[in-house]
Amino acid sequence: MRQFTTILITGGAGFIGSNFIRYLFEKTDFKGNIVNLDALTYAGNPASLADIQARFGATRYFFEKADICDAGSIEKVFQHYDPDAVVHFAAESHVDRSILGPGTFINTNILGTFNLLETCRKMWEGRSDVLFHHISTDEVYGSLGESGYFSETTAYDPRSPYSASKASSDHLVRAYHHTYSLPITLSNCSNNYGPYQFPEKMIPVMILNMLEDKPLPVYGDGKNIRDWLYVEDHNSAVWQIMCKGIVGSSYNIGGENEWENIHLVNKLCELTALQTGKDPDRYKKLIHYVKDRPGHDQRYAIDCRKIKEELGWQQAFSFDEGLMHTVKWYLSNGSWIEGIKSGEYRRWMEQNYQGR
Ligand code: NAD
Ligand code: TDX
Repeated sequence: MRQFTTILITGGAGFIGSNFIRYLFEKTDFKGNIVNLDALTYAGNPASLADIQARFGATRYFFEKADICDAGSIEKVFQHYDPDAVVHFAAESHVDRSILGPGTFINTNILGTFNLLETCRKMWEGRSDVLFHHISTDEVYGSLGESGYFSETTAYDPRSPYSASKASSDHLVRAYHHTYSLPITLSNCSNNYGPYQFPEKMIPVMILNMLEDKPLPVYGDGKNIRDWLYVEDHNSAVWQIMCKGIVGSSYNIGGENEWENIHLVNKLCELTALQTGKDPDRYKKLIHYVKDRPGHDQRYAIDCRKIKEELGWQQAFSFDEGLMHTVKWYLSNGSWIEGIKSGEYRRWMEQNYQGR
């Protein structure tokens, strides 16, 4: 079992990163320090970690506002904290945004990852007691038809600017291992859901629109399929890879839980109605088919036998349990939601859904 003293987490103010930091403090025996390096873009929200800041701030938890596109700032953070692990979550993460404006995806996801790798190469030269864990996505593998699964050996075939930029970052990470012997591990995960997800992604968009009696925008024919995983299950997998994974290896992580979008939206209507006491049909009537996402990948499905067999990881949350927890969380965290539904969010929703 590898052990770490100081873990530098990039993108720790975002959805999965903030859940990972909470997971490390609350659900693991990790006793060291955590440095959260985040540029606080529209998707980064320090309020997601207010409780952690209050409990561990300045003793074991440190926040550094920095952009991974700025190599100088990353180096300063490295010099100051001397981390022995990096977990790289920071990214532009929303496919629709990558279609409207790919430039920031190229900068953050490719150049930002390159800057981090360069810093690690310099600062960790000759060390084997360190680890760079790269967080990636199943979208790098492209789109599936009715059958088949993505495994670790599936050829890359990204089809959106987002997935192409993530694929590029994955290649860079592996290249640094092969060329410079940088100790790396890598994971490619399916769609996450859970608390603190920014309401541009499908599940929070649907829950929050129901609460405001707004249309539920289903892209195309609603038959695209995603494999959903509760965010804590993703994070437990990442932690197991960091502790026990084979250096240089990639691991696929998935929910083994495929849903057609339209079926999932109907299920969300029922779960939300159970919580609000309203008639589910009232929400189902809000379902509104809109113009499809250009290049919309049809189906993602993960074969995660490798991480199960090699590391003994498995999902702990059933979909019903995770979804119900998520619905309840959005219903009872109004101030977090109000905080992010600021001008930028409103502008995005207006721009994205114009003409759909
Ligand atoms: P998110 O958009 O919620 O959060 C991204 C975080 O990165 C934010 O806190 C943001 O401020 C920060 N960030 C963005 N650009 C930055 C920069 N230039 N410098 C420093 N920080 C910056 O994303 P998420 O959904 O939490 O995804 C996290 C990671 O997991 C990403 O790498 C994503 O590709 C990957 N992933 C996400 C999913 C999913 O379903 N959300 C699934 C598989 C993999
Ligand atoms: O309003 C919507 N209506 C709709 O039908 C939105 C936002 C989405 N959709 C559809 C598109 C997808 O088929 O729902 C599905 C899920 O969409 P997103 O939540 O945008 O996720 P996706 O595009 O599948 O990508 C997500 O999973 C992989 C994350 O955003 C990525 O960061 C991750 O890599």
